[in-house]
Amino acid sequence: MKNLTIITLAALAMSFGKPPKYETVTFAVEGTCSMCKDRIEEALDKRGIRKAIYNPEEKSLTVTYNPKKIEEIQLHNLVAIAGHDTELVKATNAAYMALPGCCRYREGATCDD
Ligand SMILES: [Cu+2]
Repeated sequence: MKNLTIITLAALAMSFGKPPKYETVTFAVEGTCSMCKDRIEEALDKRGIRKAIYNPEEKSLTVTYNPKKIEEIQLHNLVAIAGHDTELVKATNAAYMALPGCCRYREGATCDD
């Protein structure tokens, strides 16, 4: 773990001054509708995140972020805290149950847009 940190820091140090400083990742996120889209995108309205676009049809989230300011796993955590499972981090039951009924993707719910 310590070695990993050193490697990460070295990688960051080497990337200083080299544009582009933002990275874009796409990963799977569970969700059903435009309300989910708003909720997920709002959850990622944080320092270090430039842009977040969720596609409910494809259940994919694309995030442009600054890896010097926020780690990729944090993107998953923020989405999970908002109640949505990602391919790496599952939302807690409490976070999931806080969603409106029509957004409860685990029960196959769908919202009318
Ligand atoms: Cu929804």
